[in-house]
Amino acid sequence: MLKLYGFSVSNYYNMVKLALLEKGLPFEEVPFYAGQTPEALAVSPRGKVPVLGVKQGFINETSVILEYIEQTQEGPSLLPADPYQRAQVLALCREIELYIELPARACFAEAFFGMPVPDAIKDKAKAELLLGVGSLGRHGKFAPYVAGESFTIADLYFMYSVNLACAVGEKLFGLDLLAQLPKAKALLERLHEMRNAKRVAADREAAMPAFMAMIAAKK
Ligand SMILES: N[C@@H](CCC(=O)N[C@@H](CS)C(=O)NCC(=O)O)C(=O)O
Repeated sequence: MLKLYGFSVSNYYNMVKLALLEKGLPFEEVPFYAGQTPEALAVSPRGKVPVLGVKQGFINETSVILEYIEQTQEGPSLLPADPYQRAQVLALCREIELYIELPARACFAEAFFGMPVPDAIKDKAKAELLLGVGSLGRHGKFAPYVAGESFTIADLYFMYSVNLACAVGEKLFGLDLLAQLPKAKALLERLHEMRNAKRVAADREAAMPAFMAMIAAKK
């Protein structure tokens, strides 16, 4: 059986978890906080989660895990078969990660954990976030899903990266990042109403106190 290593508070972990749930695949969740210990690095070369445990070993990096699942497992397809359409979905995922997730992530410490982030980093993140959201508005279809008619892995990135970026925008910059993208805003709400997304959210809530305690202990 597939093993999903990571923790329920991780947005990347939740992208893979929702993909597995949507495909109706059996999997085992293995609590794993990664980090830089030799044991963790033996599972995840950069000490990140999620990691997928398969018969032959470990697969890291969310985008790669999602493609692997798509290529090897049954269930509803989350990537178009047509190479051009597939490229559009993969490009949207990459754009969301590079231009929205990563600038927002540079501010997570202050937005979510009360640890100040230097102004220079916040200024850069804000400018990049605005460019990233502009790119999403040009490339996303939101008709009704991010890449068009069907739910794809671009929706997974959208659900679990753009929601956190919006929280960063609001908390640190007083900005509504999706203000100019009403269809995107409505889609984000709809996606989080999905039955399996609610299960992922409930697991996240349940795991949050222990996660926050761990962060507090590290401070
Ligand atoms: N590029 C990685 C990023 C994963 C990532 O940043 N995971 C976070 C949790 S959401 C993590 O492992 N953080 C722990 C750390 O950086 O020590 C992927 O796509 O899987």
